[in-house]
Amino acid sequence: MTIFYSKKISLFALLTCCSIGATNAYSESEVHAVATIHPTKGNAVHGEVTFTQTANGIHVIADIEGLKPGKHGFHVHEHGDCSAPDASSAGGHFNPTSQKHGAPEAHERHVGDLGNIEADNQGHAHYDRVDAVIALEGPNSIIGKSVIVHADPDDFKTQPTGNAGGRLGCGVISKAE
Ligand SMILES: [Cu+2]
Ligand SMILES: [Zn+2]
Repeated sequence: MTIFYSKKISLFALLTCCSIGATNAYSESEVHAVATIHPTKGNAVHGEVTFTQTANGIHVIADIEGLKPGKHGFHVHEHGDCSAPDASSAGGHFNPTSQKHGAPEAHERHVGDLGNIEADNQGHAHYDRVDAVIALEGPNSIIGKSVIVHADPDDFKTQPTGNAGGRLGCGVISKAE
């Protein structure tokens, strides 16, 4: 009993010790995934998306180039296969919970519904938000799925695609160091 108790204390001390100085870096080196976005046929969209586990969900950061200015649908799709010239091989939106398509903050949404990225006049889009629905393990895990960047904005209403148009870029999501 005494031994168990003291083990508990030392574990607590260890955790306390290591969280100091690790501000802003919750698990950043532990659970992490990336997708490199490559253009589909006839397009020039490329970039990188990173997914990092935090206390509040998955921190998604994307930097995408080669876009027309404005909003573009941005989703996780169900198959990690970008091999088709139009990326149709990636399938539909990742939807393991069989819900309707929606906005990322909506109560009902596909797990893969990350909303829109918005490109500036240089065609660069930066996306930075924490998503509480996607995961890096378990049934909602996006590892081995794909990220698709679309030609048009996601309207968050049209089923089941958000009417986001063609697929300009595609990248398979894989676990990283
Ligand atoms: Cu999509
Ligand atoms: Zn969807």
